[in-house]
Amino acid sequence: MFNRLDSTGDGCLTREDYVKGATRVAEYLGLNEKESHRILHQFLYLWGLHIDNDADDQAAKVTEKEFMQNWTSVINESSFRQDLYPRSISADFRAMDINGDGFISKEEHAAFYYGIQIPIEDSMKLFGVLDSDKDGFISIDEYARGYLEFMLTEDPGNRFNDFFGPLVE
Ligand SMILES: [Ca+2]
Ligand SMILES: [Ca+2]
Repeated sequence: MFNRLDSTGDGCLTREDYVKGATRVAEYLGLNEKESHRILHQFLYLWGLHIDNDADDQAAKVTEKEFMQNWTSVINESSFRQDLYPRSISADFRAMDINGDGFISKEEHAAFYYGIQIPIEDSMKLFGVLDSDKDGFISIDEYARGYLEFMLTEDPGNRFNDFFGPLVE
């Protein structure tokens, strides 16, 4: 996910990369100004979580090593399940639920992948796995289940390993 978000390819994530991601999502779906603003807000909220700091800090930068260290230490904290895990899940979910109806549609999922520059085919594959009741939408429960399995597994054959696109470039 890190490399996908690093749109400038300088090895660091900045606020600008998240703004670009949100802009791409808005472009993909042809969103109006209000909807685009909402998506931008969700992306910047994610940025704040990822740097564990004030999302409005224009100068903030995080290297891949720091990004991974942040996540690893966060996941190993005892407060993870009670606090950050639900916050992070709902933040990701809201960034993908573009019209805010409480479900991720196929088109919304594809738009998010487009935003962070992951091939749409990968979105389609993962969508089928996450939509476990096969009603054509991902609910927050379905999303949370996939997310938890992705975060906590060390099994390389896990079916959720492509959660944010194939990890191998
Ligand atoms: Ca939706
Ligand atoms: Ca479903």
